[in-house]
Amino acid sequence: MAAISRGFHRRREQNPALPPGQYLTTDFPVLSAGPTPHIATDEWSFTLTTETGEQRTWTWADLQALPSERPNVDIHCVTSWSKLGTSWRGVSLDVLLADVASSAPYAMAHSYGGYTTNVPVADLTDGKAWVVHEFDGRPLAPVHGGPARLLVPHLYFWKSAKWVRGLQLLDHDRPGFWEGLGYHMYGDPWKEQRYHGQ
Ligand SMILES: Nc1nc2c(c(=O)[nH]1)N[C@H]1C(S)=C(S)[C@@H](COP(=O)(O)O)O[C@H]1N2
Ligand SMILES: [Mo]
Repeated sequence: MAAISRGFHRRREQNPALPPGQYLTTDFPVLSAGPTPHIATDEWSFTLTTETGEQRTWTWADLQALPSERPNVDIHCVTSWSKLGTSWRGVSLDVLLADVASSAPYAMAHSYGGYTTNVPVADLTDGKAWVVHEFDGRPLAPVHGGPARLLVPHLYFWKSAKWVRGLQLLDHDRPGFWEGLGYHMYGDPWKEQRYHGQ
């Protein structure tokens, strides 16, 4: 009996889609550092600010008019849950970043409500990140970041800023909300970069 349990345990831990120290969940936990802001789509906008201060803003209608993609990705929260095969719809950051002249290597995502998180620009381009507004074929629920959130699934999920309202391009890396409280500046789940210094 004990041998069988251990066998099951070992097989589960060996799921190649599961980064080290993570367990699988099929529900969708909500993790928010504060209250859920309720932003109507006609009030929502997304502003890209370059390192020289140039700005480009998209309204909700502008975002909807752009070509969208349907990423199907695994997500990994630093609190140890992973959810495999989540399906989203949104606009690739490649599309949004194509509109601005910038050579900045870093970005800070800003959210309605004040949350921030830093991500290198190289981790937002080449099909690695989206501004998503649908989950599982439905408008993204406010608790999960609706009307729109950042989705950067190859990094721990705290990098996927909910209620995103803009991206600030930066010459130098700066800590966002959780990074300033001791979380890792980069946050690669495959290297277990949970906390500063790991
Ligand atoms: N604006 C904002 N974005 C956020 C957070 C937050 O508190 N505020 N929490 C982060 C963390 S720690 C995680 S794990 C995910 C949780 O997303 P979910 O609530 O949709 O599961 O959102 C990330 N994005
Ligand atoms: Mo998280």
